[in-house]
This record gives sequence, C-alpha cells and structure tokens, in this order.
Amino acid sequence: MKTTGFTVPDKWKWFTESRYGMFIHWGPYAQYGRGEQVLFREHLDQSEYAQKACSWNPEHYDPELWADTAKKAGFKYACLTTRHHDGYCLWDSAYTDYSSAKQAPKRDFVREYVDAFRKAGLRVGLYYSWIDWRLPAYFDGPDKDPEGWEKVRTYLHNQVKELLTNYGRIDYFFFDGVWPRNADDLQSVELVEMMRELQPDIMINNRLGYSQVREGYRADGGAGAGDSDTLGDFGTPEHLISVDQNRLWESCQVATWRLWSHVFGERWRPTDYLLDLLIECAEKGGEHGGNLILNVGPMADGQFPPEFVQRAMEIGRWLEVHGEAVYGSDGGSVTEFITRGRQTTRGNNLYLIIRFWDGRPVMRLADLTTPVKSVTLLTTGQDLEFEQNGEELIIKGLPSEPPTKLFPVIRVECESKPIANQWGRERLWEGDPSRVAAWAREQRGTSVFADGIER
Ligand code: FHN
Repeated sequence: MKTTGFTVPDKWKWFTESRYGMFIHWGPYAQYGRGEQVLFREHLDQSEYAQKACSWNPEHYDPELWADTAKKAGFKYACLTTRHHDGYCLWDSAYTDYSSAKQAPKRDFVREYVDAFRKAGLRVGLYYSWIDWRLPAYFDGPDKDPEGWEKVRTYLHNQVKELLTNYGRIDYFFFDGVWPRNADDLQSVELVEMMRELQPDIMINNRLGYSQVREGYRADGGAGAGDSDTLGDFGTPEHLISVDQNRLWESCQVATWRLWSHVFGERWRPTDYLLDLLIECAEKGGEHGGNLILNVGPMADGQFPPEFVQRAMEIGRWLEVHGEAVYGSDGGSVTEFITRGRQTTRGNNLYLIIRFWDGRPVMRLADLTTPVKSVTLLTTGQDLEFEQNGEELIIKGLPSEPPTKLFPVIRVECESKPIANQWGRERLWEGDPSRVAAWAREQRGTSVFADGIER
C-alpha cells in the first residue's frame, strides 16, 4: 500500500474517522424539478425566478428528521448549500433580503440545520458558492467592472464571515463555483486567513481558485478550472474518485445521474453502486483513505426523496454490521483481490469486501506475508477455519449463499499490520516485470505451443 506524504492533524482526524458525509443541495430551484442550475441552463427570466424563489415556502422542512435519517443511514457529517449560484440565501443574512429568513418562510434554515445535526451528533459543514448569477459584475469581473466586482467580492467575504460568526462551531466549509475567477480576483487566501481566525479547526476545501501571482497556488484542473492543488485542506474530485497524495480528499457524488438538486422523473443509481463508491474511497488513497460525500436533493416541500431514503437506509444497515471496515480505515489495497472485490485495512485487520460471491467454500489469497491470527465472516460473526502456508492463505467453510444482499465482508486479523509480497504490492502494472518471468518459466516451457516446447 502506498503511503502519502502527509500526516492528519489531530483536529481533522474526525474527517478520516467519519469517511462518509451527506451533501444536501436545496433551494428554491427544487420547485422546478430540473436541477440546481435551471436558472442559468434554461436562461430563465431573472425576475420571474426571483418571484418564485421569494414565494417558496417548504412546509415540510424538518431538519431534525433530516438529521435522524442521516444518522441512521451511517453518515457522520453533512454539508448544506447555504447559497447556490442562484443567489438565494438559506440563512438570515444581514447583507440581503433574498433569503429564507426575510421571504415567505420567515425561517433561518441554516440555523435549524446546524442545531439539528449537531444535536444528532453529526459534524456540520456549509457549502457556499462564489457565483451569483443575478449580478452582472460577477460575469464582467474585475477587469471590465472593477467597482462592481469590488462590491461583489465584499458581499462574498461578508457573507462567509457572518456564516462563521453566527452559527457556532462549523467543522467544514465547501466553496464552489470558482470559474472563471481566480484566487487573486476572489482574494480567497485573505478570506481563508480570516476564516481560520474565526474557526481555527475548520476544514476548507480546495475550490478557492488559483493564483497567477502567488508562488505555489496552481490549478490542478480537477473537477473544475480553478481548483487549487495547494490551497485548501482537502481535494474535491467530483463525479469521480481520484487520489490526492498530498492532502486529504473527498469524492462528491450524486445518487442519481449528474444534477445535484431534486429532479422530477429522476433515475436513481442502485444501492450496491453507491456503497461501492464509499468502499472505493476507503480503499484508495494510501494510509488515510478518502471520503465520500453523497448528495441528496430534497424536494421543494423539504422532504427527502423516498428513493434516496431507501438506498441510504440500506447502506446504513450494512454499515451497522460492517462499518469497522470503512470508518477510520487505514486505506488499504494490500493484496491482489480484484477477482473477488475490494479490501481495506484498519490496524492489524485486513477486510475483504466481497463483490463476487461465487458459492465455493474456500477463498485463496496468494500474496499475504503477515502471519494470520484469526479469520471471521464479519457479516454473520462466524469464525472461519484457515490454513496459512507461507504467502498463501486458504480460508475455508464459506457458505454457498451470500450472507447479505450487499457485500459480505471477511475480517482477517493479522499479528501485525497486513503486508503483501512484491507481487501483491506491485500487481500487474508496476515494478520490474521480469520479476514475474520466473512464474511463467517454471510452470511450462517458453514456446507459444500448448506443450511449451520450442519447435
Ligand atoms: O455547479 C456546481 C453544481 O451545481 C454542484 O453544486 C457541484 C457540487 O460539487 N459543484 C458545481 C459543479 O462542479
């Protein structure tokens, strides 16, 4: 298993322990049922959109129910869109009346969210977009409208400051929508410094733009132009799982297709696909692994879509039994296991997360060099017999039927941190290929004919 070039400060160990967050994209755009960007993507009339937004009044918004669902589903933190690109604010901002506090709901949705999720024992995060499609200066930018841009930037900084001042401890902050600006336009480095004074332990993502004048702040391409690969505490690969060797990372994914807020007639990804995303994040990324933040777009009335709740609860039930293989795992693609599924580690334990249950009573690992103390079918708690002959481990007594509809897990308890031999470490595509030539040479001849004999 590759190690990364960084250690996780104690103040952020909650993040790797958590592994699994809930992203919540919610705003007046949910009324349209065509995604969170409908205003821009369909070039809607701004005044009509604003009227519809101001009259939006979600009668079933119940953040305690949201938090209870998130907890039962195994999420350990959450992140709510406080303001998306449409400009509508879900908190009582002193800098605008375009908010849930001043318009129809007369409620501070962010306050209710942070209170409910903290009460449920989850860490709380806030999402904030640099974009505000209502403002011409956002599009003109500092070169064409320096005065207008200065007002926009002041508005953005003031809103971030009030969010980090008025709502207690915020654990996590997800900036979004850097394009087409950069860290100098946004003065994001200065803003981050102010944020850390207000909330010293906060984690801030990498969507802060990149600097054309500051050494080292470069764009990494990533999910969107302007994601810095040095500024920010965690990387944010979007709709993909991509390992960042230099800092923590979190893959943000939807449970549906591409859009983040509620869509009428949506098509939903199957539960095993969503669970595999979480396990893949835990498996990859060196000793820290990576996080998954899985999105839900609540309906306009404030309820979670039942299709999301069903999938989330299935994963929650799986995590109740198998969570030790995911939460706080130490990353972990130790041995060659792709023909059966994925694997993670935690301390001296190797977790075999089985995607393909083939009904055979035995399972063989061919490259684990660490002595094994015990083997358990975690799904049922059943102890399993095993034989270890050098680098070969034979696990016996597996039931013919898979013990769970999702992924069964076998826990291999080792005498020390599990490690693999060179083949297991380097697999097929790494290292010196001639190391494997002996394996071909010893087992048959060198010719292309079936009997291996040169002609
Ligand atoms: O444009 C947004 C999109 O609506 C959504 O909020 C995602 C979530 O990470 N971020 C942007 C697209 O990269």
